[in-house]
Amino acid sequence: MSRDELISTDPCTGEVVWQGPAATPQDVDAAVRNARAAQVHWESRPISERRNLVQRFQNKIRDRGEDLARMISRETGKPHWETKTEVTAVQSKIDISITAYQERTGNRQVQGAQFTQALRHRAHGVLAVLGPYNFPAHLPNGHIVPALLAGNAIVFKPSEQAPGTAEIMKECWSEAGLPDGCLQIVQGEGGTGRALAGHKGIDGLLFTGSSGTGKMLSRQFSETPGKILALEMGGNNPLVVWDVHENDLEAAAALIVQSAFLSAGQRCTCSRRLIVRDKVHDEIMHFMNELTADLIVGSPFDDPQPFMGPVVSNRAADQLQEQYLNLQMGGAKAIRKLERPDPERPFLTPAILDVTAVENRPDEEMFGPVLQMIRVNDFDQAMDEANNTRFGLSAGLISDDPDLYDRFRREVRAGIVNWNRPTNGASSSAPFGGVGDSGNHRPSAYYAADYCAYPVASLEFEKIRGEISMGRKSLV
Ligand code: UN1
Repeated sequence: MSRDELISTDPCTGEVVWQGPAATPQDVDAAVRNARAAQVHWESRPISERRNLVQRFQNKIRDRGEDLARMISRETGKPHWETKTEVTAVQSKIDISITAYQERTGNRQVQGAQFTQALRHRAHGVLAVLGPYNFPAHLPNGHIVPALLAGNAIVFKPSEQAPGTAEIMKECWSEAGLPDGCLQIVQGEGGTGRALAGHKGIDGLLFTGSSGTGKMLSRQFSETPGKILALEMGGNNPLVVWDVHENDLEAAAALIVQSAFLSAGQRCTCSRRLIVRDKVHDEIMHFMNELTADLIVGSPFDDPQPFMGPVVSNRAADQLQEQYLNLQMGGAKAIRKLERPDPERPFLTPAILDVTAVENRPDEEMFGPVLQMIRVNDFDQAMDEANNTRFGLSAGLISDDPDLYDRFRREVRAGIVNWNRPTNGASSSAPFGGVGDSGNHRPSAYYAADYCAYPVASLEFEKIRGEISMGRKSLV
């Protein structure tokens, strides 16, 4: 059977970065079967052996770090300084995952009135991982490492924009000695993802991506409630600016710029809506304008290094421009325009739109460098605006007042709440994930341990059988 070709291209130059066959449904089927065959043996190995292997993988990532960072930069357009930090995050996630696994699992006993039960952790079996393009190494790794530690086997479908990154990760696993079959990669686009998600042989799926795809998966998995489905999706994240000391205005503006535009706004945790108190509006906007005008947008290996690269593809840039135009048609006023100097390439300049007067603002994630600004004059209104979304990933408050933060933290609906820090750059050690249309789980290392292994209580059958045979106990 002929295979479609999968090609990833450099968003800055259009050059082909990686090219290879896309997996057919038959390939997906074979990958799931191989994973199933390998999993039983993998789970039977002592945890010390699985941990050592994961640590060898960590060493390989360190040795291949520069190759990996360069590949991520070429496939996604992210600046080289940033992809080097992604490689570091991959390594530190491994340490965190090992600690988390050891702390959260292990053999325990519970003593009931009638009998004692032993609790043992077991792997789920074969887990599918669907990865995103914005952190094509770090985020899938955050699912894969805890899952392998717990004795699962993985079938991983990377983002079609970053197949080369996944192949380097796979080589590192093979060189570390991961037994054949335990990690299968199926390359491809949506069709490959659908074949994997719908495959009867998987025991669950760990997804990072858009809420549209996540909802589709959710509908699909409603037919098989026994399978786990962990969803980490988007956000329409609010950042409220309330009281800022005049000496701190410039620092606050820098924090907001980072919060909105890091990774060209392509982090699920980037601030999308800046909710500003009238009283500080003019000063904050003055500094933000100055800072944003100075941001360097460029290619990953430029010298000096750019603050941000392009968005991932021309298609992504087209879509963002369209969302931006729709807001303008609805009455949004540009404080800084979204510009695309070369229509053939996806470089966009950071934009700030005043959407205060826009009625029925679309509650969509704008996955790029566009910040919507809303002016308010009292804090109740700020809270209403912050919660005026179906999403709930990350939220932030800039204020010197601890009591106000206390209220914000309690009333805002978001999985991650920040105080005087950006909404992005969430810690890898803390629970990470959202509520509402942002997700249903906490896919950080600590919480991953829960979905990668589950306790099985083994009843003391011998004792019960003995009691039944003597006719002294009934099971009800
Ligand atoms: C971000 O907030 O910039 O390990 C993404 C994790 C998180 C990802 C954070 N640190 O899952």
